[in-house]
Amino acid sequence: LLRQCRVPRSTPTSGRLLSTSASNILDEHLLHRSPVHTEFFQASLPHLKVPDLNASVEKYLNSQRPLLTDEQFSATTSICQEFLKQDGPELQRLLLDYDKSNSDGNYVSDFWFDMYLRDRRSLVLNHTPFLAFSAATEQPDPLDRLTNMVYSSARYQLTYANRVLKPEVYFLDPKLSEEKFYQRMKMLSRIPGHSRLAWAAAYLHKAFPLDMSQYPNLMASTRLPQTGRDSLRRYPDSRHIVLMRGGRFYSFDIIEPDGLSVVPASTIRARLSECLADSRPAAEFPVGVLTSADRDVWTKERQKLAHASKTNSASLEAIDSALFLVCLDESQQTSDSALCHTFLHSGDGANRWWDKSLCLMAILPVGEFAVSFEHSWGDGVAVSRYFNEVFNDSNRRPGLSSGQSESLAADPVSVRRLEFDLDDSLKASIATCREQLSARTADLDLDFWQFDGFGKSSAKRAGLSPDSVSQTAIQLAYYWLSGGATAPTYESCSTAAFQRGRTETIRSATSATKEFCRLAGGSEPAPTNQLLAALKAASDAHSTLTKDAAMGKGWDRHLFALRCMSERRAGGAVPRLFTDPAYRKINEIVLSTSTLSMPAVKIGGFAPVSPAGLGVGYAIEDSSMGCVATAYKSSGRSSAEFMRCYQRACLLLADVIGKALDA
Ligand code: BUJ
Repeated sequence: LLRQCRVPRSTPTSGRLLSTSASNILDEHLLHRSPVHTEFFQASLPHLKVPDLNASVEKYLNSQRPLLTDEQFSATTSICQEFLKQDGPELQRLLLDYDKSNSDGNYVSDFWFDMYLRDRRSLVLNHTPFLAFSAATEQPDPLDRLTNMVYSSARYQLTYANRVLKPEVYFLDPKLSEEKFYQRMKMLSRIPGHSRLAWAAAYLHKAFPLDMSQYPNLMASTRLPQTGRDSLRRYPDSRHIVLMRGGRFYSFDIIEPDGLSVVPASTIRARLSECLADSRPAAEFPVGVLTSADRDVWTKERQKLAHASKTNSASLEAIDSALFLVCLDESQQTSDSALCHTFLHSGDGANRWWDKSLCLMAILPVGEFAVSFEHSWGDGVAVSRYFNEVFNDSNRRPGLSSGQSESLAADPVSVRRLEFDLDDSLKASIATCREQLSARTADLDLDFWQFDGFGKSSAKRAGLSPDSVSQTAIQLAYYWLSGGATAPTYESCSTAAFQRGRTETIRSATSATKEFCRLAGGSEPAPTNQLLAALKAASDAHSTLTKDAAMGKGWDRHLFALRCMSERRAGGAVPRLFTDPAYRKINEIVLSTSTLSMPAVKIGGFAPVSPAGLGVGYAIEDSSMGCVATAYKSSGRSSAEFMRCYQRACLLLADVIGKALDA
């Protein structure tokens, strides 16, 4: 059963485009040429080990402590003790056996894919996040910038598909030059058996290669709705993109038929212009909104759509197999929160195809650009690699040289309009989905704030972890917002250091942050020296949790996998630990947080993961901090109120840290 749940493996797939050799491709069609092939480290990456059962239960109890009363905590402790004596050891053994028989090196990855693909809820707001691009170094015409981004994306695909995209490596030693590192790795590549040694050789240089198993699904891939459990499908031969505007679809090639070169940027621009020149009004029944429905509903509607006509099945095939989607939105609004709303959900969802693995969005009237991604296939680490490559390449080596845009010939024949034949039943479904999505998105409250008075450098100088300080600010904000409560908190942490690594949770509401909030959050905050000591304790506790999570030693994924084993165990009852109200409560995430600090990112965000929760995307730069908060109005929460508390918390922390640095 478990084997059936697997998604396709990530080894480079055969296919016309992929089987070309990079040596036949001119440099101008590639981002770069890696000295070692893209999967050089992949086979040697460490396997994620099943953590020790006692250690995970102890960590779980530590995370429960700040959320429970003494009485509740004592009940949960007894349940944990019972688990350690009864079901725990058997489930742990089953998990270890499963891990041993599973040669893929990651005991939780299949379950995690399954969690995403079995979720029947709409992808919109529940899963799909966005990341918006910073301004370009020069300010080109928005259509030129879009052309350059599409062109650089095609270069990315040729570079990846031909295995010359540099492996993703996290360098810890600032003195190590990348060039020297790769020279050495290239020497290693001549030694027989190097694929087993590659990771260890990098480790000796304090360089940590990261998992690249998600990369094949970034482009030329889609999620497909299916009853009960969706699937992921790849199209390694793909050379075209699909553009959406006003809910209508257009398709054109961005890689030449030889699979060796990118279509000239001037031609891509002409093809984009051709789509923009379509003077028809926006689609009355935009088919894309169906992809925002409950997955079982969409499965049925998609079947109807596909069977209704050959035109429909051809259009579906063109969308599914596209390298990526380009969505052009029309908004004239320039406020940060308006941008976030458009990029996160596009209002009525008429101009999106939520199943597509990667979507490049552009609001041409205001010159803003972003990507969103369907989350089941991959995480922020893989997407941010593409994001950075495209941002840098389109800035430094734009496909379109200046002045080129004026002399373009129109290229109508290469742009295919994708049409759909809709009967009354499909039209009615589209109208219903559109209404439902509009109601859901209208319920989303969103606020953005940027603070220039504090950043990474002050935190570091005070001996504090910048991320821990940000998380403490979020805790203090919530303490004020809720009148003194501590909430189940989720901070996403990548486990890409491991083969097929996805994420682990940092439970950043700790007893130490609770104590800090108690000291700082009252009407009379404690003296600065006490606050500093409490902040240091909170930072240290959070840093330990972060290291544990990144090393695959958090409790969340371990208990999640044990729960999956218990559900699959023949005849076994679900252990009390998983039915304990405290377990349910800690998994109803109120503060869902994620951070990404990169110069290429202007802003980014996601919606809350539970109806009464908050979504908190934040970044901490050298001397500034930024945050995007989301909440559902119907839950009575307000993102603006959270943000006011967060601002107050940041000011208080900046003050405490400033005093420490002055002393
Ligand atoms: O944890 C997981 O498994 C995946 C998480 C799920 N969740 C979002 C619910 C936490 N997914 C991610 O973390 C990916 C999120 C990608 C978007 C991150 C946005 C953070 C940047 C915000 C920048 C804010 C403003 C900057 C201003 C200078």
